[in-house]
Amino acid sequence: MSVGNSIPHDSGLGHVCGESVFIDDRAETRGEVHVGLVCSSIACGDLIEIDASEALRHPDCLGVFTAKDFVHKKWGTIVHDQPFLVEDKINYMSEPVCIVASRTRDSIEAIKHLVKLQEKAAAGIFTIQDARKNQSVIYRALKPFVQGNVDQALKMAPHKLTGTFTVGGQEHFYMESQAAVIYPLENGQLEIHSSSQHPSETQRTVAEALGLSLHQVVCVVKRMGGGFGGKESQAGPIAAYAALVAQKLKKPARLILTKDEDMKITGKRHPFQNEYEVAFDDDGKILGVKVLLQSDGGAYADLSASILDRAMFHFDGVYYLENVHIDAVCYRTNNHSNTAFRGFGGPQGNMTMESIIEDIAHFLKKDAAVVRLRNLYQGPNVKTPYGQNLENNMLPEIFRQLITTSEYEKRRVEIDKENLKKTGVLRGISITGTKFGIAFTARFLNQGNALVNLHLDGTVQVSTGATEMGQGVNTKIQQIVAHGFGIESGSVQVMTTSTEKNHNTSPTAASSGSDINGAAALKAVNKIKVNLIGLARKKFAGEVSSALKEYELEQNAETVPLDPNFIFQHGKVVELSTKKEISLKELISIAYQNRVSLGAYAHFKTGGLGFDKEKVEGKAFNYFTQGMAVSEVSVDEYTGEVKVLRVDLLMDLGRSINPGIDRGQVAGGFVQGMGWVTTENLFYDERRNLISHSPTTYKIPNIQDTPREFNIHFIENLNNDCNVYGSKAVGEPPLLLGSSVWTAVKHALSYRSKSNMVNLTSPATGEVVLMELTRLKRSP
Ligand code: MTE
Ligand code: QUE
Ligand code: MOS
Repeated sequence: MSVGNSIPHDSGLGHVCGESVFIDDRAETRGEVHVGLVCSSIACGDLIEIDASEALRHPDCLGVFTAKDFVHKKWGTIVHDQPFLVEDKINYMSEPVCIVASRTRDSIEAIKHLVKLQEKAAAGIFTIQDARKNQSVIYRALKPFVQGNVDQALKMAPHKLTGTFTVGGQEHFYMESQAAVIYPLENGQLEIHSSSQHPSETQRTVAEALGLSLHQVVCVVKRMGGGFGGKESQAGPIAAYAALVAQKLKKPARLILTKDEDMKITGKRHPFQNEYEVAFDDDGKILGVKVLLQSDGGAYADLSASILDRAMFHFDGVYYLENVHIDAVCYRTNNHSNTAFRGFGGPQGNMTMESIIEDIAHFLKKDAAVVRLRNLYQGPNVKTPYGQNLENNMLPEIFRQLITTSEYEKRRVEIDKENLKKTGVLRGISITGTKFGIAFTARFLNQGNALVNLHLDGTVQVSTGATEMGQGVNTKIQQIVAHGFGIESGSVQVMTTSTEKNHNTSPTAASSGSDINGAAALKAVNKIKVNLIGLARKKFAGEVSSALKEYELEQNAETVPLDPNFIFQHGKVVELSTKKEISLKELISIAYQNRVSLGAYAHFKTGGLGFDKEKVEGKAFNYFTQGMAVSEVSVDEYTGEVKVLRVDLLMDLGRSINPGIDRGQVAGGFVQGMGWVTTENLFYDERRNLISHSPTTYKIPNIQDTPREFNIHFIENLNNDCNVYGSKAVGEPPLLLGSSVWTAVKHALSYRSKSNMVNLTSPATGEVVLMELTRLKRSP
């Protein structure tokens, strides 16, 4: 059976052979125009004038377009506050100001340089502190999450710590930059090919920008060369720039950002500065914690509000907090507008508690794993700070198994001993965890639809709103559909995503792409099966013999449940009670001859959700994907260099649909998380020009940086009955476990400090580690 097998990724071969088609692999069509963006060279101030006269004299220049050319001037997912192009106010460095159209790609740069911008700089806000001082706010939590009585706990507690947890942003570093090709069709219609996680929003953004109706715009997404959240909202304006040129010049238009442009223009993960007070007893049990989460939203709102919410939802991490107060605010600054990034604020919340626990352990001179166990969510039905019960709590079992299989205790003792020797290398070890809430916290997004076509040879084409960005959603949907029909996975083809086939789709995000679209596809499959079963029942009962008569199905596939007396397997349909069987292909042929539908459309919504932000109650998440990791690092005391020696990772993924793909997601997510907290650092010069804007200056993990020993295991859990085939979402959760590398560094540094708290910021780059080591050694 297909579900549960590690069949290869449906594009695996294409990727390694170079045959997979990304946006810029599309063949150039006749008359195609190349599009470029001219961007601001100040971070804050006024745009006085655009002088395009020289550019327009360039022989390859076909036009220069400005904000005036857009019908609607602004875009945005939640609020429309971000200008497509600067009108008068410049709000961040490298903000798009105008669009150039060129006959050839080679001339784009030359034409761009001929456009002269007159700008007048003003003082901007670039830090969370400055924004706070100026009360420059994008969004404030509607209401804090409160349980128990924190003030009381803080007053009475034997021990108290206060501090600030500081964590940096992160560049998505997808392999394929933001890209779009637009084909103008008849009657003003446009066909958009976009590298987008959110085709429906790209369709809407383009339509609004150009004053078109939604039925005039189709957005097609074959695949992305990585998205990681960066192509959820931000693919929209990119498509709109190219679409404007296509519409104005009535020619196909192509916009492909260079890596440098992409890194400078587009938003990144939100940096956070979280201020906390925590009270605890001699055993390390947390008696109360109060936190203010503060994020840098950048110049515009984008998805910052939902990201801040998710940070609040994940502050508790895997720890039960009896007395807790979580408040949050997102500031407006003159930085690039920050956006979704794998984890969606969750990592920034989750890691704060892990850092606090590391501090408590150091303060009490205890093993941090002991303190963690002391505070871990225990029992099957414990309450989170936002009032939702944690059902099917796997955390204690994951903790127990992982501590054993990773030989944590033995290694910890050894590290204690080793670090007494002055070798110049410190070692540290740490376990961290996550319970990642699966569902969009905006309830309306938890829906999807699917179209399934069963063809006469018994093969199937399926279309959903899910977009493939490498995560394997197509392969999982392929398996779900094949399993439903009881056929080989090779007989199912997942078709290109298009708003023409699937409408009003949600972004492929919140890790719920295969949950929602897989469930919708299965629903559509089941509708077809209801018809086929009805037919088989009649056929087996011999109800029709005359060639002139037709089997007629009086049932409605929408409402009839699947009859468990019929099973689809090995390409056959079997009636269990009579053991009669028929090949699926023959049944399909009979269905066609008898005019029975072999295609179905289905809509799915995740049931039971409904979180009330004003009352802080209700069900925010469908379920939690849970996992933990133990990381061991070495820190070179002379250079500050961190090496990840060993990682043991244990995840609860329910009944995995494809364990091979899930393993890839876990390894990739972990390493991406690890990069965020160790080497990936965004540097800006004094003008706020991003100077780490290419692979030479922005350090993502390479193969040498990955854990020397990397053990990934899944824990058995057959109980997740609220998701398709008992599976659990995998995309984002493992990223949060990368924090164990950072806490392990913090643990290593604690050996150089007797009484001082280790004051480590994230990312723990070589220089950050070295400076903290120096500080600790100076004042022991
Ligand atoms: N894996 C790959 N290879 N490329 C990606 O861009 N994006 C991640 C994750 N894994 C991503 C990835 C993010 S941010 C999300 S939300 C999920 O995949 C989305 O896909 P899913 O919902 O189908 O898991
Ligand atoms: C996780 C997510 C998203 C989210 C909430 C999550 C997300 C997203 C939105 C969102 C919210 C409000 C809107 C909207 C989208 O919320 O990706 O259009 O009006 O887009 O918990 O990943
Ligand atoms: Mo993922 S950040 O939800 O696209």
